[in-house]
Amino acid sequence: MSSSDQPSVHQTHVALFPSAGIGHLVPFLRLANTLLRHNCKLTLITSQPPVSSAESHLISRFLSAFPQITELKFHILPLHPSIANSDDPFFLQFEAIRRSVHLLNSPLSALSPPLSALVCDVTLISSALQLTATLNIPNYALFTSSARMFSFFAYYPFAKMSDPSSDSIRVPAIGSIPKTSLPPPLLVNNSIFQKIFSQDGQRIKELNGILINAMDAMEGDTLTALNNGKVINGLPPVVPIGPLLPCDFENPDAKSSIKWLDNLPPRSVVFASFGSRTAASRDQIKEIGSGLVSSGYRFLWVVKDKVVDKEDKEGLEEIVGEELMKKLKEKGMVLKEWVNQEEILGHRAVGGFISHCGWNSVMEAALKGVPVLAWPQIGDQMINAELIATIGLGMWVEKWGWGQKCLVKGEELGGRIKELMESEALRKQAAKFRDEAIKAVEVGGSCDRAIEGLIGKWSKGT
Ligand code: UDP
Ligand code: G50
Repeated sequence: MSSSDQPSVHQTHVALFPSAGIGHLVPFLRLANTLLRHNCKLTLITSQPPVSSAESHLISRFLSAFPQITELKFHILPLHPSIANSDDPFFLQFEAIRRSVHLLNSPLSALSPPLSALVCDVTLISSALQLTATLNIPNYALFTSSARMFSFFAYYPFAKMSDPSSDSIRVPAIGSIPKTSLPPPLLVNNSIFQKIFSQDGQRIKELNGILINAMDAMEGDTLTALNNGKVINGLPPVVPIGPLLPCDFENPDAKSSIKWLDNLPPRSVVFASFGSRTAASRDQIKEIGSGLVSSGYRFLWVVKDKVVDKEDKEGLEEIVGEELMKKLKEKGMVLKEWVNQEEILGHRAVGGFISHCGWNSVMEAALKGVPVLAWPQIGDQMINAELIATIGLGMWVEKWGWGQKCLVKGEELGGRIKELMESEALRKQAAKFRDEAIKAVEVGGSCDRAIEGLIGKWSKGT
C-alpha cells in the first residue's frame, strides 16, 4: 500500500449528537463544518423522525454537501401515550431521545475508526454521560445559548428556587436574574423542561468540557468567571468557539427577498423574524403589521403562525387580513416561508433586527453588526435580551414581558422601531461586535485556536 492509500490513522473521529429543534441543530452543523476544515472524521447522530420539516431539510442538505460524513440514523422509541401530547413538541422530543440513548451503545461502539470523543447537545447531558461511560470516551457538551444562560444553568442546582420571598436569583459573578426572566417552564413543577434542566445541571462537572457559541468580545467577563471557578467551583473548561459561521448548505438558492433588498438604500429596512419555533397570536400578528407600517421604515417581515412548521398551512392573506396586507405591501415585504437569515442580516439595506433572541439569531446579528430590538418570546430568550441591552448590541423594552403572554400594541412597536433605526450609538456598538467577530473567525484567530486545542485533547482521549 502506498502511503497515500493508508487509512489516516491519526484522524480524530468525533460523534456529534444534536437534539430537537433548528436552534439546537444549526450550531452542531456549523461546528461540523469547522471540524471538517480541521480534518476530523465525523459521525452525525440524527434522531428519527425529526419534529419539524425544517430539520429534515437541513439535515439532507448538510449530508449532500458533505458525503464524507457518516450519518447514524437513530430511531427513537415513542413516548408513552400518557405524556406523548402533554407538552411542547420539542421538549417531548428531548425526553424521547434521552429515554432511547441505550440503543446507541452498540452502533457507536461498532464505528471505525473508534470514536475519540462525543459532543452532545445541552439537553442530552445525563443520557449522553451513560453512553460515553460505556464507550470509555470523553464527553463534551455543546451549549446552544449564551454564556450568561450557561452560568445560570450551572448555578441552578445550588439556587434556592423555591424561596417565595425572593423574586430574583443571584448568580455569583453574574448578578441577579429576576424570576420573571427565567424560562417559564422551569417554574412549572415536574415539567419535562424543569426535570431535564435540573438533572443535567447537576452533572455538568462530569463532562470533559463545554463548547459554547460565544465570544470574548460579548461575554468575556462571564467566560472568565466561569473558567476561574467564580460561578461554581470545579467546572470543566468552558471553551468559547463563537461565532459559529453560517454555511452555504443551510440555505437553498437566493430568494426574491434579496432582490427586493438590492434596490433599497443602506440601512433603510428593518428585518423582523422570530426564529423557527415560536408562533405569534393572530392579535399580535395584526399589531406587528400595523407597527411596521406606522414605523415609517421599510420592512422585511417573516410571519410564523404555528410552532411546528408542518402544521403551518394557512395563507398569509388569511392570517394577516386582506386590508392590512394591502397596506403592508406598499412599504415592505411580508413572507411566510424559510428565509436566508444570514444573507438578509448581511445585506447593506438592513439596518435593524426585531428578534426573539434565539441565541443563533443573536450571534448572527453580532456577526453582521445589525442592532437588535429584543423581543423575547420563550425559554432562554429573556436572559439573552438582557445581555443584548447590557452590552449595547441592541435595546430591550422590559415592560413588553414575554411575547407569548403579553400583547404589544402596534403604535408602541412602531415608536421603538424608529428608536432602533435612528440610534447612532447602537449602530456603532453593533459594528464593533461585527469587527471583533470577524477577528475571532480569521485563520489563526480565537476560533481556530479553540478548535485546534479541542482536537488536540480528543486525539489524546481527554
Ligand atoms: N433561520 C433561518 N431562516 C428562517 C428562520 C430561522 O435561516 O426563516 C435560522 C436562523 O438564522 C438561526 C436559526 O434558524 O440560525 C434559528 O435559531 P435561533 O436560535 O435563532 O432560534 P429558534 O428557532 O431556536 O427559536
Ligand atoms: C430551547 C427551548 C427553551 C429553552 C432553551 C432551549 C434554553 C437553552 C438552554 O434551548 O434555555 C438549555 C439549557 C439546559 C437545558 C435546556 C436548555 O436542559 O425551547 O429555554
